[in-house]
Amino acid sequence: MLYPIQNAIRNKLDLSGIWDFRIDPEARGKQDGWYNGLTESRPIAVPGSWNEQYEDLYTYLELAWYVTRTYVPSSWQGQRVFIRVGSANYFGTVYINGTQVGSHEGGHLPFALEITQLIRWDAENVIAISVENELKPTRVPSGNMVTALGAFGTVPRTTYDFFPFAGIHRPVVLYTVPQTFIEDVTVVTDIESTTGRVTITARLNEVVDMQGMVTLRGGTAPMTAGLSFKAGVATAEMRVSDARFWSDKDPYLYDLSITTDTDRYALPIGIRTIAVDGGQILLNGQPVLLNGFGRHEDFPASGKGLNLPLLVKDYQLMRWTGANAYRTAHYPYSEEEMQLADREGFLIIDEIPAVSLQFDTEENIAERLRMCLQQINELVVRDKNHPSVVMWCVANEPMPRNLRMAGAASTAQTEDPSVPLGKAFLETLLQRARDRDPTRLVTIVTLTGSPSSWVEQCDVICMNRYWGWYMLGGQLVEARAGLEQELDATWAQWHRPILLTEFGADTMAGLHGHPNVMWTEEYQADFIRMHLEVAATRSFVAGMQVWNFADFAAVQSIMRVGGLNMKGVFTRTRAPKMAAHVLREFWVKQ
Ligand code: BDP
Repeated sequence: MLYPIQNAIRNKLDLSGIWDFRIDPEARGKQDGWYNGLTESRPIAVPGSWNEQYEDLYTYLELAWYVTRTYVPSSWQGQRVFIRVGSANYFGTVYINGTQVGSHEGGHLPFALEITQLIRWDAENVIAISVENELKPTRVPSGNMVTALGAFGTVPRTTYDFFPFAGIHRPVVLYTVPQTFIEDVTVVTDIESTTGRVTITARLNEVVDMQGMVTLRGGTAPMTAGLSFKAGVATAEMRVSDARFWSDKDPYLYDLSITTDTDRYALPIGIRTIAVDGGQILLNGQPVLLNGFGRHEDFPASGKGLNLPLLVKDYQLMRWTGANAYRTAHYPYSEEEMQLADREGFLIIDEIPAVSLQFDTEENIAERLRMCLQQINELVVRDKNHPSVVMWCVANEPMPRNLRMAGAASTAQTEDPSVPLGKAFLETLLQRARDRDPTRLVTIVTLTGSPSSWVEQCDVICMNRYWGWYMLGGQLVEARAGLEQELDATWAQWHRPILLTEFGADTMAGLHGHPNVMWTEEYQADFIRMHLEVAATRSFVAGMQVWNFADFAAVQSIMRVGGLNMKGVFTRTRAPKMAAHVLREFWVKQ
Protein backbone atom coordinates (compact mmCIF):
# COMPACT_ATOMS: atom_id res chain seq x y z
CA MET A 1 0.00 0.00 0.00
CA LEU A 2 2.75 2.46 -0.96
CA TYR A 3 1.61 6.04 -1.39
CA PRO A 4 1.24 6.60 -5.16
CA ILE A 5 3.89 8.86 -6.63
CA GLN A 6 4.65 10.37 -10.00
CA ASN A 7 8.15 9.77 -11.35
CA ALA A 8 9.77 8.87 -14.65
CA ILE A 9 8.15 5.40 -14.57
CA ARG A 10 5.07 5.62 -12.37
CA ASN A 11 2.06 7.78 -13.19
CA LYS A 12 -0.73 9.24 -11.15
CA LEU A 13 -3.98 11.02 -11.96
CA ASP A 14 -5.87 12.65 -9.11
CA LEU A 15 -9.64 12.55 -9.66
CA SER A 16 -10.44 15.10 -6.95
CA GLY A 17 -13.12 17.52 -8.08
CA ILE A 18 -16.86 17.82 -8.38
CA TRP A 19 -18.52 14.42 -8.97
CA ASP A 20 -22.16 13.47 -9.64
CA PHE A 21 -23.95 12.28 -6.53
CA ARG A 22 -27.19 10.58 -5.62
CA ILE A 23 -28.46 9.01 -2.44
CA ASP A 24 -29.97 5.54 -2.68
CA PRO A 25 -32.07 4.94 0.45
CA GLU A 26 -33.91 2.04 -1.21
CA ALA A 27 -30.69 0.45 -2.43
CA ARG A 28 -31.89 0.09 -6.02
CA GLY A 29 -28.92 1.77 -7.69
CA LYS A 30 -27.12 -1.45 -8.39
CA GLN A 31 -30.01 -3.18 -10.11
CA ASP A 32 -30.87 0.02 -11.97
CA GLY A 33 -27.30 0.38 -13.25
CA TRP A 34 -26.43 3.67 -11.58
CA TYR A 35 -22.77 2.72 -11.99
CA ASN A 36 -23.12 3.56 -15.69
CA GLY A 37 -23.97 7.15 -14.82
CA LEU A 38 -26.64 8.97 -12.82
CA THR A 39 -29.64 10.25 -14.74
CA GLU A 40 -30.59 12.43 -11.79
CA SER A 41 -27.81 13.79 -9.67
CA ARG A 42 -26.44 16.74 -7.78
CA PRO A 43 -22.87 17.95 -7.58
CA ILE A 44 -20.66 16.91 -4.69
CA ALA A 45 -17.06 17.60 -3.75
CA VAL A 46 -14.55 14.75 -3.65
CA PRO A 47 -12.89 14.63 -1.22
CA GLY A 48 -15.48 15.74 1.33
CA SER A 49 -18.20 14.41 3.60
CA TRP A 50 -21.67 14.71 2.14
CA ASN A 51 -23.33 15.65 5.45
CA GLU A 52 -22.45 19.33 5.54
CA GLN A 53 -22.57 19.93 1.80
CA TYR A 54 -26.37 19.58 1.76
CA GLU A 55 -28.72 20.34 4.62
CA ASP A 56 -31.01 17.39 3.89
CA LEU A 57 -28.04 15.01 4.04
CA TYR A 58 -26.93 16.00 7.52
CA THR A 59 -27.95 12.77 9.22
CA TYR A 60 -28.13 10.59 6.09
CA LEU A 61 -25.77 7.64 6.49
CA GLU A 62 -27.14 5.07 4.09
CA LEU A 63 -26.11 4.16 0.57
CA ALA A 64 -25.09 6.87 -1.90
CA TRP A 65 -23.45 6.90 -5.34
CA TYR A 66 -20.60 8.98 -6.68
CA VAL A 67 -19.85 9.06 -10.42
CA THR A 68 -17.15 10.78 -12.46
CA ARG A 69 -15.73 10.38 -15.95
CA THR A 70 -12.16 10.55 -17.14
CA TYR A 71 -9.81 9.80 -20.00
CA VAL A 72 -6.78 7.75 -19.11
CA PRO A 73 -3.55 8.95 -20.80
CA SER A 74 -2.65 6.70 -23.75
CA SER A 75 0.97 6.77 -22.60
CA TRP A 76 -0.09 4.55 -19.72
CA GLN A 77 -0.75 1.59 -21.99
CA GLY A 78 1.41 -1.41 -21.20
CA GLN A 79 1.53 -0.55 -17.50
CA ARG A 80 -0.69 -1.88 -14.75
CA VAL A 81 -3.36 0.59 -13.72
CA PHE A 82 -4.93 0.78 -10.25
CA ILE A 83 -7.63 2.88 -8.67
CA ARG A 84 -6.89 3.93 -5.11
CA VAL A 85 -9.46 5.36 -2.74
CA GLY A 86 -7.85 7.16 0.21
CA SER A 87 -10.92 6.76 2.43
CA ALA A 88 -14.54 5.78 1.80
CA ASN A 89 -16.44 5.90 5.07
CA TYR A 90 -17.54 3.25 5.95
CA PHE A 91 -18.00 0.71 3.15
CA GLY A 92 -17.11 1.51 -0.45
CA THR A 93 -17.63 -0.39 -3.71
CA VAL A 94 -15.90 0.58 -6.95
CA TYR A 95 -17.24 0.14 -10.51
CA ILE A 96 -15.28 0.87 -13.69
CA ASN A 97 -17.15 1.12 -16.97
CA GLY A 98 -20.02 -0.90 -15.55
CA THR A 99 -17.97 -3.64 -13.93
CA GLN A 100 -17.86 -4.05 -10.18
CA VAL A 101 -14.18 -4.21 -9.24
CA GLY A 102 -14.17 -4.64 -5.49
CA SER A 103 -15.15 -3.32 -2.08
CA HIS A 104 -13.52 -2.21 1.10
CA GLU A 105 -14.73 -2.10 4.67
CA GLY A 106 -13.34 0.40 7.18
CA GLY A 107 -13.70 4.11 6.74
CA HIS A 108 -10.26 5.60 7.28
CA LEU A 109 -7.74 3.53 5.40
CA PRO A 110 -6.90 3.39 1.70
CA PHE A 111 -7.60 0.57 -0.69
CA ALA A 112 -6.37 -0.07 -4.22
CA LEU A 113 -7.89 -2.25 -6.95
CA GLU A 114 -6.38 -3.21 -10.27
CA ILE A 115 -8.37 -2.00 -13.28
CA THR A 116 -5.92 -2.53 -16.16
CA GLN A 117 -8.25 -4.78 -18.16
CA LEU A 118 -11.25 -2.51 -17.71
CA ILE A 119 -9.74 0.71 -19.08
CA ARG A 120 -11.14 2.11 -22.33
CA TRP A 121 -8.29 3.76 -24.17
CA ASP A 122 -9.08 6.81 -26.31
CA ALA A 123 -12.52 7.05 -24.71
CA GLU A 124 -14.20 8.24 -21.57
CA ASN A 125 -14.17 5.91 -18.56
CA VAL A 126 -17.03 5.92 -16.08
CA ILE A 127 -15.92 5.58 -12.49
CA ALA A 128 -18.59 4.97 -9.87
CA ILE A 129 -18.21 4.44 -6.16
CA SER A 130 -21.05 3.55 -3.84
CA VAL A 131 -20.55 4.36 -0.17
CA GLU A 132 -22.57 3.75 2.96
CA ASN A 133 -21.92 4.48 6.59
CA GLU A 134 -24.71 2.60 8.35
CA LEU A 135 -24.22 2.41 12.08
CA LYS A 136 -24.14 -1.22 13.17
CA PRO A 137 -23.18 -2.95 16.40
CA THR A 138 -20.78 -5.23 14.50
CA ARG A 139 -18.82 -2.38 12.98
CA VAL A 140 -15.73 -0.57 14.24
CA PRO A 141 -16.60 1.93 15.50
CA SER A 142 -20.00 0.57 16.51
CA GLY A 143 -23.41 2.20 16.37
CA ASN A 144 -27.07 1.43 16.95
CA MET A 145 -26.23 -0.59 20.02
CA VAL A 146 -29.16 -2.09 21.88
CA THR A 147 -27.99 -0.69 25.23
CA ALA A 148 -30.36 1.86 26.70
CA LEU A 149 -28.47 5.11 26.78
CA GLY A 150 -31.12 7.17 28.56
CA ALA A 151 -30.26 10.86 28.57
CA PHE A 152 -27.04 10.07 26.74
CA GLY A 153 -28.93 8.84 23.69
CA THR A 154 -27.75 10.65 20.60
CA VAL A 155 -28.72 11.40 17.03
CA PRO A 156 -27.25 9.66 15.09
CA ARG A 157 -26.94 6.67 17.41
CA THR A 158 -23.20 6.31 17.71
CA THR A 159 -21.23 4.96 20.67
CA TYR A 160 -18.98 8.04 20.54
CA ASP A 161 -19.59 11.74 20.31
CA PHE A 162 -17.89 12.81 17.07
CA PHE A 163 -20.21 13.15 14.11
CA PRO A 164 -20.16 10.04 11.90
CA PHE A 165 -19.40 11.90 8.67
CA ALA A 166 -19.93 9.84 5.53
CA GLY A 167 -18.56 9.89 2.02
CA ILE A 168 -15.32 9.84 0.09
CA HIS A 169 -13.02 11.64 2.46
CA ARG A 170 -9.69 11.46 0.69
CA PRO A 171 -8.54 11.66 -2.92
CA VAL A 172 -9.39 8.99 -5.46
CA VAL A 173 -6.43 8.49 -7.78
CA LEU A 174 -5.58 6.34 -10.74
CA TYR A 175 -1.96 5.28 -10.77
CA THR A 176 0.31 2.99 -12.69
CA VAL A 177 3.13 0.64 -11.90
CA PRO A 178 5.25 -1.43 -14.31
CA GLN A 179 4.50 -5.15 -14.73
CA THR A 180 7.14 -6.08 -12.16
CA PHE A 181 7.02 -3.45 -9.46
CA ILE A 182 8.12 -2.54 -5.98
CA GLU A 183 5.07 -3.48 -3.94
CA ASP A 184 6.26 -2.67 -0.45
CA VAL A 185 9.14 -0.97 1.32
CA THR A 186 9.94 -1.16 5.02
CA VAL A 187 12.51 1.16 6.55
CA VAL A 188 13.76 0.55 10.08
CA THR A 189 16.28 2.85 11.72
CA ASP A 190 18.55 2.49 14.69
CA ILE A 191 21.21 4.58 16.33
CA GLU A 192 24.71 3.70 17.50
CA SER A 193 26.36 6.72 19.04
CA THR A 194 26.45 9.27 16.17
CA THR A 195 25.85 6.67 13.45
CA GLY A 196 22.41 6.00 12.03
CA ARG A 197 21.67 2.49 10.86
CA VAL A 198 19.03 2.26 8.14
CA THR A 199 17.68 -1.14 7.17
CA ILE A 200 15.63 -1.22 3.99
CA THR A 201 13.52 -4.19 2.95
CA ALA A 202 11.88 -4.06 -0.45
CA ARG A 203 9.38 -6.53 -1.83
CA LEU A 204 8.35 -6.99 -5.45
CA ASN A 205 4.95 -8.09 -6.64
CA GLU A 206 6.55 -11.17 -8.17
CA VAL A 207 8.62 -13.98 -6.72
CA VAL A 208 11.65 -13.29 -8.93
CA ASP A 209 15.39 -12.69 -8.60
CA MET A 210 16.56 -9.30 -9.76
CA GLN A 211 19.16 -6.66 -9.03
CA GLY A 212 18.31 -3.26 -7.65
CA MET A 213 19.85 -0.37 -5.83
CA VAL A 214 19.00 1.93 -2.97
CA THR A 215 20.28 5.50 -2.67
CA LEU A 216 20.15 7.69 0.40
CA ARG A 217 20.53 11.41 -0.08
CA GLY A 218 20.76 14.10 2.56
CA GLY A 219 24.05 13.29 4.20
CA THR A 220 27.36 14.78 3.19
CA ALA A 221 27.33 12.67 0.03
CA PRO A 222 24.74 10.30 -1.47
CA MET A 223 25.14 6.72 -0.28
CA THR A 224 24.21 3.67 -2.32
CA ALA A 225 23.81 -0.02 -1.62
CA GLY A 226 22.92 -2.96 -3.81
CA LEU A 227 19.59 -4.70 -3.46
CA SER A 228 19.76 -8.30 -4.46
CA PHE A 229 16.20 -9.59 -4.79
CA LYS A 230 15.77 -13.28 -4.05
CA ALA A 231 12.26 -14.61 -4.52
CA GLY A 232 11.08 -11.01 -4.74
CA VAL A 233 12.60 -9.74 -1.48
CA ALA A 234 15.79 -7.78 -0.84
CA THR A 235 17.31 -6.17 2.21
CA ALA A 236 20.11 -3.64 2.51
CA GLU A 237 21.68 -1.94 5.46
CA MET A 238 23.25 1.48 5.36
CA ARG A 239 25.32 3.11 8.06
CA VAL A 240 25.16 6.87 8.05
CA SER A 241 28.01 8.31 10.05
CA ASP A 242 27.41 11.62 11.85
CA ALA A 243 23.76 11.23 11.02
CA ARG A 244 21.28 14.00 11.65
CA PHE A 245 18.64 12.29 13.74
CA TRP A 246 14.96 13.09 13.20
CA SER A 247 13.27 14.72 16.18
CA ASP A 248 10.48 17.11 17.05
CA LYS A 249 13.10 19.85 17.35
CA ASP A 250 14.97 18.98 14.16
CA PRO A 251 12.71 16.96 11.86
CA TYR A 252 15.44 16.17 9.39
CA LEU A 253 14.44 13.94 6.51
CA TYR A 254 16.69 11.97 4.18
CA ASP A 255 15.54 10.97 0.70
CA LEU A 256 15.52 7.27 0.04
CA SER A 257 15.12 6.00 -3.50
CA ILE A 258 14.97 2.46 -4.76
CA THR A 259 15.57 1.39 -8.33
CA THR A 260 15.15 -1.99 -9.93
CA ASP A 261 15.49 -2.98 -13.59
CA THR A 262 11.87 -2.02 -14.08
CA ASP A 263 10.71 0.34 -11.34
CA ARG A 264 11.59 3.27 -9.10
CA TYR A 265 10.14 4.42 -5.82
CA ALA A 266 11.21 7.16 -3.42
CA LEU A 267 10.21 8.27 0.04
CA PRO A 268 11.50 10.61 2.75
CA ILE A 269 12.78 8.88 5.88
CA GLY A 270 13.86 10.00 9.33
CA ILE A 271 16.54 8.27 11.39
CA ARG A 272 15.29 7.95 14.95
CA THR A 273 14.53 5.54 17.76
CA ILE A 274 11.69 5.45 20.24
CA ALA A 275 11.69 3.59 23.55
CA VAL A 276 10.55 3.80 27.16
CA ASP A 277 12.63 3.74 30.30
CA GLY A 278 10.86 3.85 33.66
CA GLY A 279 8.60 6.88 33.60
CA GLN A 280 10.09 8.39 30.46
CA ILE A 281 9.61 8.14 26.74
CA LEU A 282 12.94 8.31 24.94
CA LEU A 283 13.38 9.75 21.47
CA ASN A 284 16.87 8.98 20.19
CA GLY A 285 17.74 7.97 23.74
CA GLN A 286 16.70 11.33 25.21
CA PRO A 287 13.59 11.98 27.33
CA VAL A 288 10.82 13.68 25.40
CA LEU A 289 7.40 14.95 26.43
CA LEU A 290 4.47 14.33 24.08
CA ASN A 291 2.58 17.55 24.67
CA GLY A 292 -0.29 18.49 22.42
CA PHE A 293 -3.77 17.40 21.63
CA GLY A 294 -6.33 14.85 20.82
CA ARG A 295 -7.71 16.10 17.53
CA HIS A 296 -10.32 15.33 14.88
CA GLU A 297 -10.47 15.61 11.13
CA ASP A 298 -13.28 18.12 11.13
CA PHE A 299 -14.17 21.46 9.56
CA PRO A 300 -17.35 23.21 8.41
CA ALA A 301 -18.56 22.08 4.99
CA SER A 302 -15.67 19.73 4.27
CA GLY A 303 -16.50 17.56 7.30
CA LYS A 304 -13.86 14.84 7.43
CA GLY A 305 -12.78 15.50 3.85
CA LEU A 306 -9.11 16.21 3.19
CA ASN A 307 -8.66 19.96 3.40
CA LEU A 308 -5.06 20.86 2.58
CA PRO A 309 -5.06 24.53 3.64
CA LEU A 310 -6.56 23.42 6.95
CA LEU A 311 -3.74 20.90 7.50
CA VAL A 312 -1.11 23.57 7.03
CA LYS A 313 -3.01 25.99 9.23
CA ASP A 314 -3.50 23.42 12.01
CA TYR A 315 0.19 22.58 12.15
CA GLN A 316 0.97 26.26 12.36
CA LEU A 317 -1.51 26.69 15.22
CA MET A 318 -0.27 23.64 17.07
CA ARG A 319 3.29 24.94 16.80
CA TRP A 320 2.09 28.32 18.05
CA THR A 321 0.82 26.67 21.24
CA GLY A 322 4.20 24.95 21.63
CA ALA A 323 2.74 21.48 21.05
CA ASN A 324 4.97 18.76 19.60
CA ALA A 325 2.58 15.81 19.60
CA TYR A 326 -0.95 14.64 18.98
CA ARG A 327 -3.11 11.55 18.84
CA THR A 328 -5.11 10.73 15.73
CA ALA A 329 -8.29 10.43 17.78
CA HIS A 330 -10.25 8.32 16.94
CA TYR A 331 -9.19 6.88 13.56
CA PRO A 332 -6.27 7.07 11.13
CA TYR A 333 -5.84 10.52 9.59
CA SER A 334 -4.97 11.24 5.98
CA GLU A 335 -1.59 10.27 4.55
CA GLU A 336 -0.98 13.92 3.71
CA GLU A 337 -1.38 14.69 7.41
CA MET A 338 1.26 12.07 8.29
CA GLN A 339 3.66 13.42 5.67
CA LEU A 340 3.31 16.89 7.13
CA ALA A 341 3.97 15.56 10.63
CA ASP A 342 7.25 14.01 9.41
CA ARG A 343 8.24 17.31 7.92
CA GLU A 344 7.09 19.54 10.78
CA GLY A 345 8.34 17.30 13.58
CA PHE A 346 5.24 16.06 15.40
CA LEU A 347 5.16 12.89 17.46
CA ILE A 348 2.05 10.93 16.67
CA ILE A 349 0.02 8.35 18.50
CA ASP A 350 -1.63 6.59 15.56
CA GLU A 351 -5.04 5.15 16.44
CA ILE A 352 -7.40 2.67 14.81
CA PRO A 353 -11.15 3.46 14.90
CA ALA A 354 -11.76 1.19 17.89
CA VAL A 355 -13.52 3.82 19.97
CA SER A 356 -15.81 2.81 22.85
CA LEU A 357 -15.45 -0.92 22.24
CA GLN A 358 -17.95 -2.98 24.16
CA PHE A 359 -17.83 -6.65 24.97
CA ASP A 360 -21.40 -7.82 24.58
CA THR A 361 -22.41 -10.76 22.41
CA GLU A 362 -20.08 -13.39 21.03
CA GLU A 363 -21.06 -12.59 17.47
CA ASN A 364 -20.48 -8.84 17.83
CA ILE A 365 -17.16 -9.35 19.57
CA ALA A 366 -15.92 -11.73 16.87
CA GLU A 367 -16.89 -9.34 14.08
CA ARG A 368 -15.28 -6.37 15.79
CA LEU A 369 -12.13 -8.35 16.46
CA ARG A 370 -11.88 -9.19 12.77
CA MET A 371 -12.26 -5.52 11.84
CA CYS A 372 -9.84 -4.27 14.48
CA LEU A 373 -7.16 -6.70 13.35
CA GLN A 374 -7.74 -5.78 9.71
CA GLN A 375 -7.38 -2.12 10.56
CA ILE A 376 -4.18 -2.67 12.56
CA ASN A 377 -2.71 -4.58 9.61
CA GLU A 378 -3.70 -1.89 7.14
CA LEU A 379 -2.59 0.98 9.34
CA VAL A 380 0.84 -0.45 10.02
CA VAL A 381 1.38 -1.13 6.33
CA ARG A 382 0.32 2.43 5.50
CA ASP A 383 2.18 4.33 8.22
CA LYS A 384 5.19 2.19 9.18
CA ASN A 385 7.74 4.41 7.41
CA HIS A 386 6.71 7.69 9.03
CA PRO A 387 9.25 8.81 11.63
CA SER A 388 6.49 10.94 13.19
CA VAL A 389 4.51 7.86 14.19
CA VAL A 390 5.92 6.72 17.51
CA MET A 391 3.07 4.72 19.01
CA TRP A 392 0.17 2.56 17.86
CA CYS A 393 -3.04 2.94 19.82
CA VAL A 394 -5.37 0.00 19.35
CA ALA A 395 -8.40 1.22 21.34
CA ASN A 396 -9.86 4.39 22.81
CA GLU A 397 -11.93 3.98 25.95
CA PRO A 398 -12.99 0.35 25.73
CA MET A 399 -15.84 -0.15 28.17
CA PRO A 400 -16.61 -2.88 30.64
CA ARG A 401 -20.31 -3.67 30.97
CA ASN A 402 -20.65 -2.42 34.52
CA LEU A 403 -18.96 0.90 34.04
CA ARG A 404 -20.66 3.74 35.81
CA MET A 405 -19.59 7.26 35.03
CA ALA A 406 -20.67 8.37 38.51
CA GLY A 407 -17.24 9.43 39.66
CA ALA A 408 -13.73 8.43 40.53
CA ALA A 409 -14.89 5.89 43.06
CA SER A 410 -16.45 3.78 40.35
CA THR A 411 -14.44 0.75 39.43
CA ALA A 412 -15.56 -2.05 37.21
CA GLN A 413 -16.65 -5.12 39.10
CA THR A 414 -14.18 -7.94 38.84
CA GLU A 415 -17.05 -10.40 38.42
CA ASP A 416 -18.19 -8.53 35.32
CA PRO A 417 -17.71 -11.12 32.52
CA SER A 418 -16.79 -8.38 30.08
CA VAL A 419 -13.60 -7.69 32.06
CA PRO A 420 -11.78 -10.92 31.11
CA LEU A 421 -13.36 -10.82 27.64
CA GLY A 422 -12.14 -7.28 27.15
CA LYS A 423 -8.68 -8.07 28.44
CA ALA A 424 -8.26 -10.97 26.01
CA PHE A 425 -9.61 -8.86 23.14
CA LEU A 426 -7.36 -5.87 23.85
CA GLU A 427 -4.28 -8.00 24.38
CA THR A 428 -4.88 -9.67 21.03
CA LEU A 429 -4.87 -6.22 19.42
CA LEU A 430 -1.75 -5.07 21.27
CA GLN A 431 0.04 -8.26 20.32
CA ARG A 432 -0.95 -7.85 16.68
CA ALA A 433 0.45 -4.32 16.60
CA ARG A 434 3.69 -5.51 18.20
CA ASP A 435 4.00 -8.42 15.78
CA ARG A 436 3.46 -6.17 12.80
CA ASP A 437 5.84 -3.52 14.08
CA PRO A 438 8.24 -4.35 16.89
CA THR A 439 9.97 -0.95 16.53
CA ARG A 440 7.22 1.22 18.00
CA LEU A 441 5.37 1.55 21.29
CA VAL A 442 1.85 0.17 21.70
CA THR A 443 -0.98 1.30 23.91
CA ILE A 444 -4.67 1.56 24.61
CA VAL A 445 -6.34 4.67 26.01
CA THR A 446 -8.52 4.17 29.06
CA LEU A 447 -11.49 5.91 30.57
CA THR A 448 -12.28 6.50 34.21
CA GLY A 449 -13.44 3.38 35.98
CA SER A 450 -12.20 0.86 33.44
CA PRO A 451 -10.36 -2.20 34.78
CA SER A 452 -6.72 -1.45 35.46
CA SER A 453 -5.73 -4.95 34.31
CA TRP A 454 -6.54 -3.96 30.72
CA VAL A 455 -3.38 -1.85 30.43
CA GLU A 456 -1.02 -4.58 31.59
CA GLN A 457 0.53 -5.09 28.14
CA CYS A 458 0.85 -1.39 27.27
CA ASP A 459 4.23 0.33 26.95
CA VAL A 460 2.76 3.63 28.04
CA ILE A 461 -0.24 4.20 30.30
CA CYS A 462 -2.61 6.48 28.41
CA MET A 463 -5.46 7.91 30.45
CA ASN A 464 -8.44 10.03 29.48
CA ARG A 465 -9.54 11.81 32.64
CA TYR A 466 -12.03 14.57 33.19
CA TRP A 467 -11.21 15.80 36.71
CA GLY A 468 -13.02 19.13 36.94
CA TRP A 469 -15.46 18.39 34.14
CA TYR A 470 -17.37 15.09 34.21
CA MET A 471 -15.97 14.48 37.69
CA LEU A 472 -16.07 17.33 40.21
CA GLY A 473 -17.12 19.82 37.57
CA GLY A 474 -16.79 23.40 38.77
CA GLN A 475 -14.60 22.28 41.71
CA LEU A 476 -11.05 22.72 40.55
CA VAL A 477 -9.48 22.49 44.00
CA GLU A 478 -11.06 19.11 44.70
CA ALA A 479 -10.47 18.00 41.12
CA ARG A 480 -6.78 18.80 41.44
CA ALA A 481 -6.52 16.57 44.50
CA GLY A 482 -8.33 13.76 42.68
CA LEU A 483 -6.05 14.04 39.67
CA GLU A 484 -2.90 14.08 41.80
CA GLN A 485 -4.02 11.08 43.76
CA GLU A 486 -4.93 9.08 40.68
CA LEU A 487 -1.70 9.88 38.83
CA ASP A 488 0.43 8.95 41.82
CA ALA A 489 -1.48 5.71 42.39
CA THR A 490 -1.20 4.78 38.70
CA TRP A 491 2.54 5.41 38.74
CA ALA A 492 2.92 3.37 41.92
CA GLN A 493 1.07 0.48 40.27
CA TRP A 494 2.79 0.40 36.87
CA HIS A 495 6.04 2.38 36.94
CA ARG A 496 5.58 3.22 33.29
CA PRO A 497 5.33 6.57 31.52
CA ILE A 498 1.88 8.12 31.89
CA LEU A 499 0.24 10.23 29.23
CA LEU A 500 -2.91 12.15 29.96
CA THR A 501 -4.34 11.62 26.50
CA GLU A 502 -7.53 13.56 27.22
CA PHE A 503 -8.52 16.25 29.69
CA GLY A 504 -10.80 19.07 28.72
CA ALA A 505 -13.69 21.36 29.49
CA ASP A 506 -16.46 22.43 27.13
CA THR A 507 -16.13 26.15 26.57
CA MET A 508 -18.30 28.56 24.69
CA ALA A 509 -15.94 30.94 22.89
CA GLY A 510 -16.67 34.50 23.99
CA LEU A 511 -18.42 33.49 27.21
CA HIS A 512 -16.65 35.05 30.18
CA GLY A 513 -17.26 34.93 33.90
CA HIS A 514 -15.89 36.10 37.18
CA PRO A 515 -16.14 33.77 39.02
CA ASN A 516 -14.90 31.32 36.44
CA VAL A 517 -17.98 29.12 36.13
CA MET A 518 -18.08 26.08 33.86
CA TRP A 519 -18.37 26.81 30.10
CA THR A 520 -16.56 30.16 30.38
CA GLU A 521 -13.20 30.76 28.76
CA GLU A 522 -11.81 31.52 32.23
CA TYR A 523 -12.85 28.10 33.50
CA GLN A 524 -11.16 26.28 30.63
CA ALA A 525 -8.00 28.37 31.06
CA ASP A 526 -7.86 27.63 34.81
CA PHE A 527 -8.73 23.97 34.25
CA ILE A 528 -5.88 23.54 31.80
CA ARG A 529 -3.44 25.50 33.97
CA MET A 530 -4.30 23.25 36.91
CA HIS A 531 -3.63 20.12 34.88
CA LEU A 532 -0.32 21.36 33.50
CA GLU A 533 0.84 22.40 36.96
CA VAL A 534 0.05 18.95 38.34
CA ALA A 535 1.95 17.31 35.47
CA ALA A 536 4.96 19.59 35.80
CA THR A 537 5.78 18.24 39.24
CA ARG A 538 5.63 14.60 38.16
CA SER A 539 8.52 13.30 36.09
CA PHE A 540 6.60 10.14 35.15
CA VAL A 541 4.00 12.19 33.26
CA ALA A 542 5.42 11.93 29.74
CA GLY A 543 2.97 14.28 28.09
CA MET A 544 -0.29 16.15 28.33
CA GLN A 545 -2.74 16.09 25.45
CA VAL A 546 -5.66 18.45 25.74
CA TRP A 547 -9.05 17.35 24.53
CA ASN A 548 -9.47 18.91 22.02
CA PHE A 549 -7.40 20.96 19.64
CA ALA A 550 -10.54 22.54 18.14
CA ASP A 551 -14.30 22.42 18.65
CA PHE A 552 -15.74 19.69 16.44
CA ALA A 553 -19.03 18.42 15.10
CA ALA A 554 -20.67 16.01 17.50
CA VAL A 555 -23.81 13.92 17.45
CA GLN A 556 -26.82 15.81 18.79
CA SER A 557 -27.60 15.33 22.45
CA ILE A 558 -28.31 17.25 25.61
CA MET A 559 -24.56 17.20 26.20
CA ARG A 560 -23.58 19.06 23.04
CA VAL A 561 -24.64 22.65 22.44
CA GLY A 562 -25.41 23.28 18.78
CA GLY A 563 -24.20 19.84 17.79
CA LEU A 564 -20.65 20.72 18.77
CA ASN A 565 -18.19 19.36 21.27
CA MET A 566 -16.73 22.62 22.56
CA LYS A 567 -13.67 21.36 24.37
CA GLY A 568 -11.42 22.88 21.71
CA VAL A 569 -8.82 25.41 22.70
CA PHE A 570 -9.59 26.79 19.25
CA THR A 571 -13.06 27.22 17.85
CA ARG A 572 -14.16 25.06 14.95
CA THR A 573 -13.00 27.84 12.62
CA ARG A 574 -9.67 28.08 14.49
CA ALA A 575 -9.97 31.21 16.63
CA PRO A 576 -8.00 30.79 19.86
CA LYS A 577 -9.81 30.70 23.20
CA MET A 578 -8.02 31.98 26.32
CA ALA A 579 -6.82 28.45 27.04
CA ALA A 580 -4.66 28.42 23.90
CA HIS A 581 -2.61 31.22 25.44
CA VAL A 582 -2.22 29.23 28.64
CA LEU A 583 -0.74 26.37 26.62
CA ARG A 584 1.76 28.79 25.12
CA GLU A 585 2.80 29.92 28.60
CA PHE A 586 3.63 26.35 29.54
CA TRP A 587 4.85 24.85 26.29
CA VAL A 588 6.58 27.54 24.29
CA LYS A 589 9.12 28.28 26.98
CA GLN A 590 10.12 24.60 27.36
C1 BDP B 1 -13.99 10.97 25.82
C2 BDP B 1 -13.91 10.46 24.40
C3 BDP B 1 -13.97 11.60 23.39
C4 BDP B 1 -15.06 12.57 23.75
C5 BDP B 1 -14.77 13.13 25.13
C6 BDP B 1 -15.79 14.17 25.57
O1 BDP B 1 -12.74 9.71 24.20
O2 BDP B 1 -14.17 11.07 22.11
O3 BDP B 1 -15.21 13.57 22.81
O4 BDP B 1 -14.80 12.09 26.03
O5 BDP B 1 -16.75 13.79 26.22
O6 BDP B 1 -14.61 10.04 26.62
O7 BDP B 1 -15.62 15.33 25.25
